[in-house]
Amino acid sequence: MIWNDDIMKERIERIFDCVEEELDGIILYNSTKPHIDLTFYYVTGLIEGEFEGSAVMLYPDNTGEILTSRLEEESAKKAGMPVTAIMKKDERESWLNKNLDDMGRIGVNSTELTYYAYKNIKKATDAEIIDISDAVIEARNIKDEEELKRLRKACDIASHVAEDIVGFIEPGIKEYELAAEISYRMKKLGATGDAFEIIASSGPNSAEPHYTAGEKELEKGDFVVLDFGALYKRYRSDITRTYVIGKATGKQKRIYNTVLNAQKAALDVIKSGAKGSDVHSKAAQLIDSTEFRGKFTHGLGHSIGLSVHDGSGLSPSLDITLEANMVYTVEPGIYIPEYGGVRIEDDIVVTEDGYELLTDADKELTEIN
Ligand SMILES: [Mn+2]
Repeated sequence: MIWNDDIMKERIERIFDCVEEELDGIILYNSTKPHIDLTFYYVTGLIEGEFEGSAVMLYPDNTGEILTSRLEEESAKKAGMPVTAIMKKDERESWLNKNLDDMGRIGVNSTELTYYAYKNIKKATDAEIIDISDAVIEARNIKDEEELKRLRKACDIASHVAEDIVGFIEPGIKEYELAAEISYRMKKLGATGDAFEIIASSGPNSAEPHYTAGEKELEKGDFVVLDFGALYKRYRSDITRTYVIGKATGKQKRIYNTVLNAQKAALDVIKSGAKGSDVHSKAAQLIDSTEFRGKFTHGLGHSIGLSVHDGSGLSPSLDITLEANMVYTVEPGIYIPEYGGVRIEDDIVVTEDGYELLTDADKELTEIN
């Protein structure tokens, strides 16, 4: 067993608690990668395994049972739940029939369920199908101690690399070399992978928030934006640091310091009870009070956990009241097309009277000569 039953039962209970309807059960049903519901890992606690075509049934008494292939039977057993391991497609049908047939109301996580899996569920039962995707986001938004432990480690790895990579950056290296080096260094520190595709953008490319990494060589005068995170035991960190190659110009310093101040203004108002949209506004207002008005073009942050965008966010369009043990990124930016951009991003845990900073890499303006 990977960890004690209590944590797992609490997670299952939290999902049921967040659903308004009385359910007879919940089924989380994976298809092939990338259509895997990470909630499967949330309720089983499993770390290793792909679990394509696998499913987990959850019951209102906070127990569960897993359907998987023979290939991953041993991995699945580590969850400490009953496991049915199958070889053939018709065995999956009979498992679904056996478990779903006499149910009146079944919850599914619609945002992660493929239409194919949905059809298989419908074939097995006449039960009413209830979409519980909002409840899943709500339940997963508050992290327990085991999740925080993994997130802290993922953040430590990323922070370490964000400081350490400065020694590697120099004019002439290509963006993709920088991305590869970051990935390698995180894995050397125990990361099981990249949390998401690494962004290593330089010069004008840094004005595109979701640029990845291209063939451009770093040049004197460039902003270099590095946005990356570590995957650790299925949990993800997300950090961004921006550096200047050579001496920063006056304009570069003004952009950088405005973003840094915007982040500070937002962090200052984070605590349990604060509105996520207000936290966003603090940063946005600060930027909009400068010559860079209108250049902050995205939400301030997103929740992270099993997924890099875990479903919630600090944004004007989401009605979120912060609670202790929610984990968010705080990442204001200024983007000037054809010139460049700056983003500074940290991960925090909300506490009763403030926040705990998870990514503690230095963020004073660093000029690389
Ligand atoms: Mn982010």
